[in-house]
Amino acid sequence: MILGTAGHVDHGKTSLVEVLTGINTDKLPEEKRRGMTIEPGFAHLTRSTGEVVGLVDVPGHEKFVKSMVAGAGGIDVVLFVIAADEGLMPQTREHLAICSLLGIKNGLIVLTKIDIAQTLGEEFISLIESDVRALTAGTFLEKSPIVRVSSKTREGIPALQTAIETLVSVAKKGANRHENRPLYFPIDRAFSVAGFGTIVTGVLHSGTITVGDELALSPKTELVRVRSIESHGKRLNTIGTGQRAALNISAQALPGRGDVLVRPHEYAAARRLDVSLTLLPDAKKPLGKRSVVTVLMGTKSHEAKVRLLQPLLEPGQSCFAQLLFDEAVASYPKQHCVLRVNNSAGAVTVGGAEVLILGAPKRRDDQLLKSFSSGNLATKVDCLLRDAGFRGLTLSQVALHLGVHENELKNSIDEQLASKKCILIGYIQHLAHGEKTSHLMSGFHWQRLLRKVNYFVQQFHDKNPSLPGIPKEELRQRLGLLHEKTFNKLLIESKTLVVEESTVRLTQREAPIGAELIHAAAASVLALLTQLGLGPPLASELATKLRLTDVALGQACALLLRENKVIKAGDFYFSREAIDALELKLRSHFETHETLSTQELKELVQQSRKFLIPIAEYFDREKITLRVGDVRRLRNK
Ligand SMILES: Nc1nc2c(ncn2[C@@H]2O[C@H](COP(=O)(O)OP(=O)(O)O)[C@@H](O)[C@H]2O)c(=O)[nH]1
Ligand SMILES: [Mg+2]
Repeated sequence: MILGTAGHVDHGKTSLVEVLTGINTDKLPEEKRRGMTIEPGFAHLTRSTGEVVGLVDVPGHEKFVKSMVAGAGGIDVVLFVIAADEGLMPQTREHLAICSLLGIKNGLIVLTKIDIAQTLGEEFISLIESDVRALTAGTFLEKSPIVRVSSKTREGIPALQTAIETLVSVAKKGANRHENRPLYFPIDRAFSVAGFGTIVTGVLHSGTITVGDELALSPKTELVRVRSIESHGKRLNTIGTGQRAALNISAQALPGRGDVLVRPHEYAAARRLDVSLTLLPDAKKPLGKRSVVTVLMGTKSHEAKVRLLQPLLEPGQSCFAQLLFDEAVASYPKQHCVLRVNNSAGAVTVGGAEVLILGAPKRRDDQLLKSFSSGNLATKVDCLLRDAGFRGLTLSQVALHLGVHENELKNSIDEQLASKKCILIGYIQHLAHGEKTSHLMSGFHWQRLLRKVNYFVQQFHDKNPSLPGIPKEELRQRLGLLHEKTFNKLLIESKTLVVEESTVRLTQREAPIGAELIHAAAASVLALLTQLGLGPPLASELATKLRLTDVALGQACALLLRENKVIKAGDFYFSREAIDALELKLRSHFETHETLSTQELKELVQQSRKFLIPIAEYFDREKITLRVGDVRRLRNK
């Protein structure tokens, strides 16, 4: 739990901290007990519960901005100080804007030097209070109580202590929610003590640290072990979110200010971050679509390119943007950063950014970020999977990107799997902890992939009509060297593809048949039809009878029809030979008869009735006979 002071210079911040804690933060630190030093600007007070609450009070505007960002994840409550005899001043506004940018949620407004202001009259103090209310309207301080105090006479101090106690309890509930988040401990000081080892100090933004933990020192990947923890002069076994501590770690080399302690498998360093960017109302000019800024993040400052996802950002407005760093930075979702630009007067704070997605792809518009930032957990998962494309993500990667633990995602993922919004590709062993984690792909990309693979196979068939199909490995390469498991699942699940040995072909496409095979098939069809004369099997039965594939039979029959060796009548093929012989018999019948009845035809054909109608209709169609009522006559006698 950390409290911070904010407010204009000389408004009584340090005096107030001294009255509350007995510690003068302006004095140089004299404590060097066991080598663990607490930094200047840090004091602490003990709650009635015995819990120690840290208090940050740094002199000067520059240090204020830096220490606020350094503690941003951890600063739970701000004591917003305004001298009652002077009222609002430039830094009062600036500090309020910065606290808002940093996402600080709880605060108290403290009117100091009330002993002096009282000599100016109650009306004067009320006027200042109404100025304060006007300034804080719409900010996190809108509903905060205004507490009047004097650090000189101690008037109002007990009331302030009660107010702090109440607010700390409220803030603590919020802070507890962050204990489960991935660990993030930005180092603000590192030094070594002879015979003792390496000491690092900082505020724990999220997670918990316990003696014996093995952590990683980001952006390097060195693993370090926590040997001991000290917080506010006490040896502790564990610290939680918002606690300021000095850690004795086993490190090869001295870590730099700005390095971050993380848990190895919870950590995602990224060069590109999606952010929600806000420009301060009193920024001197709008921010261009492409700008260069300094980003204060944790205890480090980085140069970054800003790419706004809209043409321009006016002072006081917010928009989505991407920050591109020269090298990967250690960040976490929802981290608050401060943006500064350099001008002739030095570095000026112009705005802030809240991290949305780490390691995002380059974006052209803010569509996805809009749904991501306004959506529920399921929508956020969907957005991340969409970003990941055909690669997909493991469940632990999704969790990492959302800054939650895997088990918090279980319900949401199960629902999405059921509704096919996402697809389970398989399981992958986690590199860091060895447990299995599911490999997921967005349902949207899965459908795209199915269409794409079909298209490639079709294209291959078109270009290579004589080949049976595309070699499997060639197909996988065309799909951008798809993950082996994804590729195999795709082949299994696609209803339009068949894998034969090491080639893939479309289901509806049979292996192409050579001319020789077609001729052989045609010969066997013709032999059977000739043998059976006017009593052939149904056309649909020929393939099985002759053990030919449908395609081979189709091609053989087409050839025989072209060569006029068979005719098609109804559901049957007849050999030309049998039909010609029948035609001769018909003609000789008509030499002695005017008409031909069905019974007479049956006697000529010598086959069962099912063949008669197709045959009779064939002769009608060929304009040899003409049907008149129940009988047939010969045409062109
Ligand atoms: N009379 C009176 N003087 C105060 C009070 N608080 C601070 N001061 C004086 O105001 C000056 C600036 O105080 P300081 O705490 O250093 O302000 P800071 O710059 O905001 O930390 C010092 O001379 C203090 O003694 C107060 O409540 N009453
Ligand atoms: Mg001071």
